[in-house]
Amino acid sequence: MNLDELSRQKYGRSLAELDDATVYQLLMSVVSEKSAELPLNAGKKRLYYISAEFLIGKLLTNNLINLGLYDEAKQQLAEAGHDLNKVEENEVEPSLGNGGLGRLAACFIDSMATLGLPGDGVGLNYHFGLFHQKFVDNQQTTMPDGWLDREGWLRDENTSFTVEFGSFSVTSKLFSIDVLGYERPKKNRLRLFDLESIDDSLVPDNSIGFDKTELKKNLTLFLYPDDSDRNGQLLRVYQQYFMVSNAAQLIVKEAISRGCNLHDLAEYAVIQINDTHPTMVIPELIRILTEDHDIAFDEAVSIVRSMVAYTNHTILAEALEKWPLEFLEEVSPKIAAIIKKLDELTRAEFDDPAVQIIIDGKVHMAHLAIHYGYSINGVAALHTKILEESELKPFYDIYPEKFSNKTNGITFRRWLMGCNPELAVLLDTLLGTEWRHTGDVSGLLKFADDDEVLEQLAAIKDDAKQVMRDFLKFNQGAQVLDGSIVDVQVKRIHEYKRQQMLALYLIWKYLDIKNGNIPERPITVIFGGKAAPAYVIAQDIIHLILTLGEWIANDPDVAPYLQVIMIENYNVTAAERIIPAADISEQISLASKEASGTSNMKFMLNGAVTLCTIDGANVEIAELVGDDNIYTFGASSDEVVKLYADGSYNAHAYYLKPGIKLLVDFITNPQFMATGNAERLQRLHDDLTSKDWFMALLDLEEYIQEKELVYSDYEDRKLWLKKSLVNIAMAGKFSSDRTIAEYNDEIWHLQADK
Ligand code: Z2T
Repeated sequence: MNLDELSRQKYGRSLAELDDATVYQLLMSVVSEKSAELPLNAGKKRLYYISAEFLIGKLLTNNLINLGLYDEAKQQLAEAGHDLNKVEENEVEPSLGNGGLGRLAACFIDSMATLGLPGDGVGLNYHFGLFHQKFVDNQQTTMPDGWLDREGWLRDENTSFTVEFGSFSVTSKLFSIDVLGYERPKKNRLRLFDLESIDDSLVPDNSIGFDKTELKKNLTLFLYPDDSDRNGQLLRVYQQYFMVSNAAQLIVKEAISRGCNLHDLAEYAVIQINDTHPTMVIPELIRILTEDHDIAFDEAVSIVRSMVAYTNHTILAEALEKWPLEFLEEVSPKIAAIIKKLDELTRAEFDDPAVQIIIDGKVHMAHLAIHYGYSINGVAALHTKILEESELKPFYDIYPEKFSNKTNGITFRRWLMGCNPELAVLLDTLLGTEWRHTGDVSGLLKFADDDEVLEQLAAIKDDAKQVMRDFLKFNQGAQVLDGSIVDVQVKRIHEYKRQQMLALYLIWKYLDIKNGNIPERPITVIFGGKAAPAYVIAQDIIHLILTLGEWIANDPDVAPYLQVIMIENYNVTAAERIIPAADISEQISLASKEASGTSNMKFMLNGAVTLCTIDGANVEIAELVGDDNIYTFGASSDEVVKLYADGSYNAHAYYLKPGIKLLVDFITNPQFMATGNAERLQRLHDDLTSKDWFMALLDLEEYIQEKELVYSDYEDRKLWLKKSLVNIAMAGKFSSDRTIAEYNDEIWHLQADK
């Protein structure tokens, strides 16, 4: 590849003369042409990973890495005076996911392609995706994210299906994006269904409101549109059925084209459903087999039962989908009828009311997936244990053989080679390049006492901090304090993740500095994350963080030592710039509530030290690195489960502790409140003092102590660098290649292509 030559051919100018936007166009066409030539991974049996979300991030760097062109491209760009990071600013990030679940799907399709497994992602092409977050008056506002305007990776597959709803039908249109494996000669695809009759003009320029009843025109406009009213919820069920009907038709069509007679469909296709959002694929496949292909109902049920596997991603009750039967009857009477039949079958077999599919007129999607699929898995060891022993115990008692754990993982291409190339090169120098294929970086451990290596790690962290500074400056004009320790909590805003607890720590630290206790070095605390538009308390938490950040910045006694930055519109691109720069990874969910977490793995791999509760995959991180290399605090999962069970957590009693009251009441201190929105701050204060459903006050004192210990340990440079090194070295387990190999060995049983 000679980019200068290509530039002259295509634009009649040298590479050095191109602006970054044109360099981006050039690189993109090179990558697209190469990837278009690659054949698909083939095999009798294919996997379909159906997911409402694929948070794939920008693709240029990733695809250059996977095609083995990254080093060349970077060098040629540098010689012509271009910086790949700057060039990449011209790429728009597809807005097709909320958070962990969607990003996991993206890591998984990357790993499937890397392992040569024949399998595709299947989802929807939301025109405005998830909203774009903007801060106005220290509050979140939401704008449509018109990412499709400039997206260039989508290919029209010239394929359509008809999807029949209760009172009308629509035509779909299939797009795809190539999914390349790491240095692999074959590829897979992400297949995104769209609506032929979609109408972008329903969405105004400056708001995410739209007519929710115009189903023929709006079905693929947004990801998870606000579901706080009836129309919104109904729309979501329509979206789900649209997604799975297309997926099922595609699966059947492709199996037939490979020689399947449909009685043997399970030998040709296996479906992984990413949480319950695609569960209706079960009745939809049964419908297609019985209605269109004359297969008897019982046989259709047993075929489908042997090909659908379900992953659970949460135990939060409010996130477990239960749809009123009447919704399903409106969306698709045929599907509702099949679900009723399936419900009758399970009713005849099991007496326990807790395991029925339809309970009080609502369809429990997880129950449907467990009875009529062959596999259910949790996403971290602790999470799976909680599913088996409590949340889904009645199901585990019936089907112990269906349950398994598949601890989540992350792709090292994006989360190490792409976002932290200097660290990747250091690993090459110390370990050779094998780790790039195996994910095994444990060889680094033998350098734990090598001063030279530790100093190299320190220099890499400093460089990453500079990249982060440039990003924050560019993104929102924020100026990071010089030489500060970087302490990060980035994830969706949710009470169970307890951003409010870190905010209370910041109040403590602010007051401590006001009292004359000056920190050894400046501290930069970085938040990032979106809040669901209908989730009021989450918006209040954002407001507290932003107001606090401004308050501290305006106090000359404190501003030189403590700083709070909230990243606007946190997304994959921001994560790639922030995570490599972090010293401290905040994973402070209420124990039992975070199913796994995946940013915890990304931080660890990039040398941050974790400050955490014993929750989700933090448990496995702690086991790997040992007590000396992680900071843990807080009530255990068992203790929390008990507190909920006997209802004995008393937020008000914790609030009344003098040390805590001072911090919580700061939120409604009249001077502070006058700088923000009194209603929001008052509501948050009242919630914490009377409800505190996710028990931030329970763990607050221990959290403050542990954080102080972390900051003081940071000052022992050698000790800290060693912790950082051990974290990197032990992160190999969290390669999504390992996770996907487990899915394949234990659930999918696909043959890898050559
Ligand atoms: C989500 O991102 C997650 C769970 C959900 O449950 C929904 C969404 Cl959008 C329905 C997250 C979990 O919260 C997180 O712990 C986990 O690491 C991630 O899924 C991937 O499994």
